[in-house]
Amino acid sequence: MFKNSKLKEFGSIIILSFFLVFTVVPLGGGSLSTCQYPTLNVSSSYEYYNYSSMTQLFHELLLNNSDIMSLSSLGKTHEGRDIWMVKLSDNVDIDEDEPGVLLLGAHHGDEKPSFEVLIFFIKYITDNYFKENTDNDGDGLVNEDIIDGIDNDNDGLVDEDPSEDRVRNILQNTQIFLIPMVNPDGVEYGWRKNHDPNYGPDGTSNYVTSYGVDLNRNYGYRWNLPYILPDQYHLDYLSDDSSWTFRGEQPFSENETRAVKYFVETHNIGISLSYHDYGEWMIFPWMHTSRHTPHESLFRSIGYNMSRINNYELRIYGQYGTQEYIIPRFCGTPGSSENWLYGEHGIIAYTVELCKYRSPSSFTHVFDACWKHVGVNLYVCERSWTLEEEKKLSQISRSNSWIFDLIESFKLGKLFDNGVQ
Ligand SMILES: [Ca+2]
Ligand SMILES: [Ca+2]
Ligand SMILES: [Ca+2]
Ligand SMILES: [Ca+2]
Ligand SMILES: [Zn+2]
Repeated sequence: MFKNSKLKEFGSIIILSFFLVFTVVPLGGGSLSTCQYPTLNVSSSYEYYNYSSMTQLFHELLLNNSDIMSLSSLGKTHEGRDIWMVKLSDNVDIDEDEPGVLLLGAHHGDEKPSFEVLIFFIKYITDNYFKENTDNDGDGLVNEDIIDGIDNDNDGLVDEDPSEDRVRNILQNTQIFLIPMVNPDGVEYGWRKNHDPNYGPDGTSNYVTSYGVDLNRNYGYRWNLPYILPDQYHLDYLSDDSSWTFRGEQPFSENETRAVKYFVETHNIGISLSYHDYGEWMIFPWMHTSRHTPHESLFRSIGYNMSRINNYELRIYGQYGTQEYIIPRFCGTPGSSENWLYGEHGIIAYTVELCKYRSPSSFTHVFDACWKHVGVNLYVCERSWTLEEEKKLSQISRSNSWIFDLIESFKLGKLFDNGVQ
C-alpha cells in the first residue's frame, strides 16, 4: 500500500498532527492520500473503523508488510464475520521462542476506541518498522524523545521524536498477537453483547427471547461462585438473557470466547491487555474477589509504569472510598477475560478502560488515546522480555481455593453493580 516516500510522509503527518492536536491549532481540510486516517482537521469528528473497513485495511497492509505481519481468522461469529488475529513479529510465519504479548479489543461492541487503538498500533508498527531512524521533529537530534509520556529532552514537547529502532528491536524479540475485534457482530450492531439469538436464559425456549451474550462475562473461571452467593455476584443480571451482562448458559458458550480460549491454549502468552472504554483507569485480577493474587506486586509494578505513560488511574483501591478491595474487587466481574487469562494460564492480564467518555467522537480524544497506547503497548512488549523471571521472583505463596473467595465475598456482603465496563 505504501511507497517509501509515502511512508515518510505519513510518519511526519502523524507527528505533525500530534502537535496540532495538543496545541489545538485550528486547521481546515486536508487528508492523507494513502490512508483514511488521521485527518488533519482537529475540529472534525473522528471516523472510526468498522468491521469491513478494518478487514480491508488489514488486507492492504499485508501487501507490503508480510515479513512482519500475518493475518488469520480464529473463527467465525454467529453472523459469519471473522474474528481476526494479527500477528506482528519478525519471521512472522514461524512460532519463535520469543515472549508473547496478547492485545484484545472490542469484547464489547459499543466501545469503539477499544479496537481503534489496536488498529492504530498496527499501522504505527507497519509504518515505522522499515524506516530509517528519523529526526521526526527536525531539531537535528534523532530519536531523542520516545513515546513514554515523558518529555525526555526537555523541549516542552512530549514524545515528539519516537525511535524507529525501538520498533524494530521489539518486533525482533517479541511476538505480538492482536485481536482488535473480539466481537465484530456487536460492533456491527453498535451494542455491547454479541448477536447470537437467545432462547430463554437456559436455552430451552421454543422461540428467540433476546439477542446476545456479554462476552466479558462468558469466560469460565470461578463460574459457579454466583450460584452460591447470588446476591453478592448479581446472579439475576448475569443469568437474565435480556440483561446487558447476560453471561450465557455456560462458560465459553460463544464462538468468540472459544476462539480466544483456543488461541491462548495453543500459544505462549506472558502478558495481555484487554481494551475497553470508558473511564481512563486500569485494573487487574482478581476481579471476582478482593483477595490478592500471588503476583500482586508484579501487577502493581507494571500497572504503575503503564499509568505513567497514559496518565490513567491504576485502581488498587475500591471504587467507594479508601477501603481496599471492595468485593468482588472493583465491584465484581466474574467471567471476565483477565480473570481467566490469569487464573487459568498465569498470564499477567489487565483491563484498560480508555477515554473519559463512551466512544467519544472528538478527534482529539480518540487520537490522544491511540497515541498514548502505542507507548503503553511498546512498553508492555519490552517488559515481556523479563516477565518469566520476574514472575518467579515476585510470586508469593497464597492459597487459590475458591472457598477463600467465598468466605471473603460473604464477609463483605452485597457488591455494587458497577463493575468493569
Ligand atoms: Ca528530533
Ligand atoms: Ca525518530
Ligand atoms: Ca521533547
Ligand atoms: Ca518521551
Ligand atoms: Zn467493555
